[in-house]
Order: sequence, then structure tokens, then C-alpha cells
Amino acid sequence: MDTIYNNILSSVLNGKKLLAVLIDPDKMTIEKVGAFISKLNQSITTHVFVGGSTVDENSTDLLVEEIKSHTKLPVILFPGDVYQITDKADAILFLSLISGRNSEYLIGKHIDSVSKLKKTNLEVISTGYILIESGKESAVERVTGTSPMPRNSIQKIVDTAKAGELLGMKLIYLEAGSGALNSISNKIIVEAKKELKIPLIVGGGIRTKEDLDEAYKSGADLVVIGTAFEEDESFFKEIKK
Ligand code: 1GP
Repeated sequence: MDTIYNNILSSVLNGKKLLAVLIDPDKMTIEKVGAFISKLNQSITTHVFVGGSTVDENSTDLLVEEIKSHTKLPVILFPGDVYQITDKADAILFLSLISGRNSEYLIGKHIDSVSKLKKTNLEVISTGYILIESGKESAVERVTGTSPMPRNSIQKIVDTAKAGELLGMKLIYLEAGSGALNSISNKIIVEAKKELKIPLIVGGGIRTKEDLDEAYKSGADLVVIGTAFEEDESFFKEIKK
């Protein structure tokens, strides 16, 4: 079956780098979606992620519907909470915050979401989510009440990622947090990539084409960018097809 995850795997095998643009329902209005997505469609973007840490109920559903009407790119939920689940999307990153020790974000919210997920056709992609310190408190830190892993604990970060893989997770996401002052360091990406057999996602604080290329060169398979596009849509010009 041609699933979104299988497509990610085959891109990784073929050395094709992927880019997800993150749209936060809290920061995007329905009226602006059309123009935003038309720029995105002309760029090297391969996936659209939708989600955020603090989102109004129901806004995800309407937003995803609008996004889908403007693009053929896969739309993947990147939910901060159960109420952000909508079957209008194609897939969901089933995120377990394995850097933290808050059981709600390790397994609790997942249990709460099962009855909702069973009513959808979403492709569920198990993802080990690792929050790493980035120079300022992130929304993820605030909402989940967990501490990010120190940037210099590289071995611990790599072991956490590997433990996620050994638990059967299909993706590892190294997160510096939205709007991070420091994105994930090249050294962390290089070391994590060496150890992992599953695809590696990197996001948080990536603001320029140079940052993007650096992350790819270090071993990121899929990079997520949100804030840079929210602040200045002309960034799309730099990453035109
Ligand atoms: C946040 O990794 C994403 O969850 C994207 O971060 O908004 O800093 O690009 P930015």
C-alpha cells in the first residue's frame, strides 16, 4: 500500500530530503490559507504539518479542510492534544514525548485518543518526540511540564532516540521548540543519525536556507519549519522548486 510513511521511507532510501511546513491553527486564519498554500505549492515543501501546543477546539478541523482544498501534498496532524484530531487530514504523528517523564504525554493522551482515532481513516505514525533545550522556554515545555534534554547530553539524547526505535517507533523527531533561539545542533543530528535506522525529523528555530541545508547535511531526513514562514512568507522564494 502506498502510505505516507512508506513514501517517507523510500525518499530516505533514495537520499531525497523532505520539508514540512508547520501550520499552527492558532496563528493562521482561514482567509489567509489560499495565498499561503499557493506559495507553498511552488516551493520544495513535501508535507504540511498542522498542530500546536495551544489551539482552540474545532479550529484544526476547519483549517485542515481548507488546506486540503488548496494542495495535493499530504497533510499530517502534529497534535498538541486529543481535540486536535480530525479525519480531514491524511495522517497523524502519534507523538510520545520520550524526553520527558510526564506519563500523560508518554501514553496517557494516547489512550484518551483511541476511541476518536478508531472513527477516522488517519494513518497513525508512531513517533518518538525528543525536546532539547534551545535557549528559551518552549511552549512544549510549558504545556507538558517536562524539562528539555540539555544540548550537551549528546549520548543521552542519542540513547533516548535509539530506545524509541527499539520500542518500535517509526520516526524520531528532535525538537528545539517553535521559535527556538538555537536550532538542534549539527553534532546532535550527526550522532543521532549514525545510530538510527528509522527516519529522523528535525525542527525548531530553523529560519534560513542555510540552516535548512546544514540540517540536511548533518543527517536530518525531514525538516519542519513553522515560524520562519509565519513571520515572512518571502522565505518561500528562497526555497522555490
Ligand atoms: C515546532 O519544530 C517545529 O514544533 C517548528 O519550529 O516554528 O521554530 O520553525 P519553528
